[in-house]
Amino acid sequence: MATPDTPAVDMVDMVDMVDLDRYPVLDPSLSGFESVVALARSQLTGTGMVELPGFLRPAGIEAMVADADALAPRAHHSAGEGTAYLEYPDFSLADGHPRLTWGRYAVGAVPYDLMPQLSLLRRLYEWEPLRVLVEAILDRGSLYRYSDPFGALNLAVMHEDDELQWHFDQTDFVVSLAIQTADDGGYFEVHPRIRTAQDEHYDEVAEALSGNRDGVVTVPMVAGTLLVFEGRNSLHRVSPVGSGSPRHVGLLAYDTAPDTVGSTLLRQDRYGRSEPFGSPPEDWPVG
Ligand SMILES: O=C(O)CCC(=O)C(=O)O
Ligand SMILES: [Fe+2]
Repeated sequence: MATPDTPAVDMVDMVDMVDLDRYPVLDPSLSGFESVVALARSQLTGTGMVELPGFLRPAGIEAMVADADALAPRAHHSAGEGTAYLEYPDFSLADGHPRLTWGRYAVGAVPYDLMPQLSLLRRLYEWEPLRVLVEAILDRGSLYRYSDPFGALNLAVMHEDDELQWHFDQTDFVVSLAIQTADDGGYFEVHPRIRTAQDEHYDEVAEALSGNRDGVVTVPMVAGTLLVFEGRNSLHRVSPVGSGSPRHVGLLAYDTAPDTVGSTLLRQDRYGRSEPFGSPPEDWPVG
């Protein structure tokens, strides 16, 4: 909750929220920017994961927590069973094949079109220095914010018993911002690079799906951490959330091509509708 000491959201500036001493993102020509990018690129090459701890300052975290608390009631909750490959499976495959192995998901998501223009999470996503930083880290040429009116930016809201099954992403990378860890569970767990573009490694994936935790890395999603994650070949999940505070994570989407959008089916599944609302209000009505 916002306290009387918390400035009104429209008064909060990104330059006060982001730790610019540690992450000097305002000027890519500074050597400080270059060293952040160099370290991040070596992490990306190594494990496919870049952690930028303390990306938000404590005051920035506090303001972002209040913003997420205001957004969270708009989350659309969906639950069901999915495979690690997030697609309609080929039922002619043998029993026990990883592509026919199901896992439970139960997650809430606030889509981009429900975020007021003054939402801090929205403003951070639309803040050009952040896009430039992610573009520099990924080093894949121009990077565009995703054009999908739902999926460009999500607040993932996970309460008790929510979880996300082991899966591979269908995009090359995702950028997430840890806003609030759950009191219990809700860990981001990863089998880094368990498959490659050339080799599905079905035996290892089958083992992992049946509970083998060899090689699992648990990413400490401490509030204020920005994570750049290549999820296409790293099997990952969010473990079940226990009782207490919900888990709040911002999911910031980009693409190397402009104007890309998600499918109608995905919209319907994840957000419960396929037609976006028009321009969001500046802020939520008070009272
Ligand atoms: O909530 C997270 O930390 C990541 C979620 C995830 O893996 C996904 O949305 O594909
Ligand atoms: Fe994922």
